[in-house]
Amino acid sequence: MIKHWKRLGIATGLSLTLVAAGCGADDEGEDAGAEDDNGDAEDTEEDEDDDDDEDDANGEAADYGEEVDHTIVGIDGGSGVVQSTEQAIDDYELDEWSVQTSSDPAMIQELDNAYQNEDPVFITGWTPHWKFQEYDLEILDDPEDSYGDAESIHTIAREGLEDEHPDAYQILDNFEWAEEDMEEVMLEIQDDVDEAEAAQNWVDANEDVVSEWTDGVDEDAGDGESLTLSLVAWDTEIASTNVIANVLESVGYEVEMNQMEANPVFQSVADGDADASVAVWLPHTHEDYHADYEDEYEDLGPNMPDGAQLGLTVPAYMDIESIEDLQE
Ligand code: PBE
Repeated sequence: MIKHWKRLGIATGLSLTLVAAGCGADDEGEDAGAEDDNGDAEDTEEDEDDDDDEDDANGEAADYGEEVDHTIVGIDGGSGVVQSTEQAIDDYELDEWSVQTSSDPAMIQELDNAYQNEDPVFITGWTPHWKFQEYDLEILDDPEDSYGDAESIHTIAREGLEDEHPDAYQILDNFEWAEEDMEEVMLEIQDDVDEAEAAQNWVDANEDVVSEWTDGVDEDAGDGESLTLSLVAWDTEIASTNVIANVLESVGYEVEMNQMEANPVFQSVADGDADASVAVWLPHTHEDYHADYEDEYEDLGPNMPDGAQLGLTVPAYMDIESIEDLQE
């Protein structure tokens, strides 16, 4: 159970009707699970599932469509994961389906509501994210590759940063950590620890890693100079930006973290209004934004080389394996 409703306070805008169907997920579960093993679930299920007369022809996964009003609960419309979900709706010809945009906390609120009742729910998921620790979730198979493969999270820096703030540039360039590190910070924040404090705790516990990023940099190199970092308020980026801000501050910089929508993150670094961002998912998620601006900023490469993955995500109690199963 999630106890951090404080952070979910803005989760009010959604008015989804998640219709709890008469048949429980459990009843549905076993039959189709067995069928999935030999790879052709849909057509045989109806024989075994007489209690669900009306939509039998579509199979159980397709029934989920009606139960959730053919709605996928998404985060903000500027996010790559929502754009990929729209792509998936196209690729799999899920004509009746749409993505309801909201925000990361609002989406989690919807997930939680459904989860408490074991109701079906479809969300725009990604790893790393603490939701995979707090809930038992599955990312659905995506044979059409609408969401792309696992990818990296990159750091970008404005033109001129290297000359003007070489030490900051060096730290940003050296910044590299792993999926588990990011998860640790996210979980702590989710556990009601203040963002800056969670970042500090991770830095304190990982001095060996951090000392590689600051290698050769004086402890007062920043000399009170200001830096600005752009981010979208996704939990992943809140964690990474707070950690790198903490490290930059530890060598004397003053760091401002500015939250904005996705496009302005790229634009601000391209325009030089921001010094850097550590929130760029490539090659797939932010492909379009990156293509628009990459000539105007410097891509410093991955700060998290592996483990970033987007996908259509459901609670594990749901009886569905692949996005294809939603085809009617
Ligand atoms: N995310 C987290 C972002 C990238 C970081 C997966 C929500 C997106 O979809 O754009």
